[in-house]
Amino acid sequence: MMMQFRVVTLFPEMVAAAVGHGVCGRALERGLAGVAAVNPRDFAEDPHRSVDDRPYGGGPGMVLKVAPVQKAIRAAREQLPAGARVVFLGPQGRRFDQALAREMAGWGGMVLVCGRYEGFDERLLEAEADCELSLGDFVLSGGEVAALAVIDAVTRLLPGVLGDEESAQADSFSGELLDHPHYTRPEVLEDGRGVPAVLLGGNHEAIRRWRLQQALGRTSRRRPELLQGRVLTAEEQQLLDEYLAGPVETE
Ligand code: 9D3
Repeated sequence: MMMQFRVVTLFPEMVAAAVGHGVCGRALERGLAGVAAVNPRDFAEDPHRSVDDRPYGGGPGMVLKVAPVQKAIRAAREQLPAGARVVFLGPQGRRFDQALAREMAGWGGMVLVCGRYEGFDERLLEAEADCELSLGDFVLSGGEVAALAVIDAVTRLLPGVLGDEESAQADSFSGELLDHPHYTRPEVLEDGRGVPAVLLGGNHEAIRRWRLQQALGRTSRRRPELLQGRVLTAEEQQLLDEYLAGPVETE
């Protein structure tokens, strides 16, 4: 199914510059997804084309005005199939994750609304938002980078976007464990550091076990919450115990 994204933003050049590359660029070229920006400034009707104003109650910064953003959202929505969703990007939103990306891949279309300055007039969210999303607990300057992250994460899940090998890999991992370490040539670097011997030996069963052990061990050490509620097989538990009995990595 074709996925249509519309990005409501005061910085349309940011969207154009980012989506032309890599997996997203290929999906657009092949007609599997469409992306276009809609600028609220084009819908501002006053002589200064203003899109923001001072906050009621006082305080620093500016707030995005309802009228120009609302008109931009409605114009964007008219370009999309019925049932498309309106997603605001903002620090108060629900945390975006892979499960939501998978759900969104079935939506057919979405309008991604990017904030700037202190944020949106609350009445805009009340009237137009189906949901509000955040990337996590850090401060961005606006929603554009977050909208691009959503577009990237969703586009790579669309049927036909990734090659068969990449899709199979994505399916088998699907966000459950952190990845194992990777190595490529040269076998020994200038500073003398080599590659784990098991990866050079050609014993595919030993390599599978080492990679699984690394994935389990790194997940347990770095992101223990990802293992909560996951039942380990006897083999996995033994590999993890062995890893945890070993030396503690730094960082
Ligand atoms: C420094 C201003 N902050 C005062 C408490 C509030 C604030 C307003 C607007 C903080 C960030 C922003 C702009 N951020 C986004 O639009 C945004 C965002 C983010 O900052 N972090 C994680 N995810 C997202 S999605 C959109």
